[in-house]
Amino acid sequence: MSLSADNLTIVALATPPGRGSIACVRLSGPQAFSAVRGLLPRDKSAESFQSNRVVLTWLYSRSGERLDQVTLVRYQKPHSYTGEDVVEIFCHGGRLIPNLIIEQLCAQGCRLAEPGEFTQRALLHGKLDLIQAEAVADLVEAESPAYLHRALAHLEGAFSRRLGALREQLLHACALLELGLDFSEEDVEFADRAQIQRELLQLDELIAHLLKGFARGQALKEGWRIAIIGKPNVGKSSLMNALLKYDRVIVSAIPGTTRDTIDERLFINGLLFRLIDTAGIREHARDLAGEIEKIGIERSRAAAQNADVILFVTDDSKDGDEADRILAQECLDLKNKNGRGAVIHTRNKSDLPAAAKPFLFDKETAHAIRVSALSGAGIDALEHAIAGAVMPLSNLSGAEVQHINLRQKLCLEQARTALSGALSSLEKNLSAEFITVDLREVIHQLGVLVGEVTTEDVLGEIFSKFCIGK
Ligand SMILES: Nc1nc2c(ncn2[C@@H]2O[C@H](COP(=O)(O)OP(=O)(O)OP(=O)(O)O)[C@@H](O)[C@H]2O)c(=O)[nH]1
Ligand SMILES: [Mg+2]
Repeated sequence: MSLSADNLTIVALATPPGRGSIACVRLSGPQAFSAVRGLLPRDKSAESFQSNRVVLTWLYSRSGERLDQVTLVRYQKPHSYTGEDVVEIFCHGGRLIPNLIIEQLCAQGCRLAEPGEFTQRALLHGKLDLIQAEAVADLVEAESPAYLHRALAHLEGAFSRRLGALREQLLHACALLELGLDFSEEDVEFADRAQIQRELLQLDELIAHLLKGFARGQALKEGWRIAIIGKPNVGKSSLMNALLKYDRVIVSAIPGTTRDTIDERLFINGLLFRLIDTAGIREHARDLAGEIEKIGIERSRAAAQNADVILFVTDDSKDGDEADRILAQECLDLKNKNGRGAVIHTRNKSDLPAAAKPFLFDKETAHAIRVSALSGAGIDALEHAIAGAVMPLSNLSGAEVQHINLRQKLCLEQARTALSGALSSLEKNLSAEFITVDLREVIHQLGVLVGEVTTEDVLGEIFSKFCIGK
């Protein structure tokens, strides 16, 4: 693995720039202590600047001017975040003081850190693996408690340990198969092929399970998508506002008010959702208010297609008609086609006298909730139903599912392809070398996943998304 070429001490502001009560300037590298010592008062003895102690002190520029009164913490290698000597300086915030301190440290031979360079050094010194390093970035980005929970689990290392155990198992199987090759003339087999096949099948199942964590990881990060679908004027936008608890979108008695899809973040029971209001879907060209509405309707359909939950809205004060039926069927077909998600029939306008024949699904087909977007009646029950609908998606049964990112997904997919190659060679009872070639590829991909094998490009891509000072 090749990381930044130099071994200089790096320095950066670890807190957001700008006004704030405290800022943290962080240094890591062989000169971290000596560079800071250069700013300490002359009478400050070396002993007062001990590891893992908080020290209150003034800092001075090289020309002897006061910079700030700060607290310092010194971490001696390897007992630090990066595995190098580290100092964290807590100074007063604002634009000027942290910059002056950083400038003085650079004058002592430090250089400014690149984004994510502290974590990159931690990776280099084996303090973290790549999955944990990615979890660090996820922690900073987390917006929902559920997402944070997963990122913390990755940071703790549970996922890495699991992958490590898998690799061990594979290496063992490979070693036995390869040992057999060395003695192939004597026709001895060290590996129990039936046993290896069982193990590989288990592994395949596990990788399939891990891959399921991708959709969920995305959902945790960006929110489960809820599309509000229905004919014009049934109260979709009113429902959006009722769920958001403020007037986000325009509501009017004119059918075709909403032309474009509009999405907004929403939290229910600590889960993040993206609530998407859509243009009412109607088919008859003579009703359409032209090209814009047509595009709007296409977008409504796209939103329904990508949704984890569809709120299919009808107006309960009006008799159901053919358009309701066609649209309802469309929503159900989408759910079946995707093989996931849920349709919740939201019977709106419950405050008005109910129609004689409102649109109803067959019993069991879709969960139905009566609500009034106007009065707020039934909105709690609707929220409950929405959270319930994603529960099976977010708590996949069986072993705990880890959320995984795109890079991790691609590694796992490649590992799975190689694994199925190995399995098919086993089934055909081919010679061991055909099997080990694929097994080595699986092992390689698991190594890439945790960062044991990696390239500069991959690291650059990952760390460029980090903040400076992280
Ligand atoms: N009485 C009553 N009226 C409602 C309710 N929900 C919506 N409305 C009214 O129904 C009309 C249409 O509401 P919207 O929320 O704009 O309906 P929409 O489905 O978004 O309509 P489009 O954007 O045109 O597709 C407005 O006059 C609302 O005030 C409700 O629960 N009760
Ligand atoms: Mg609307």
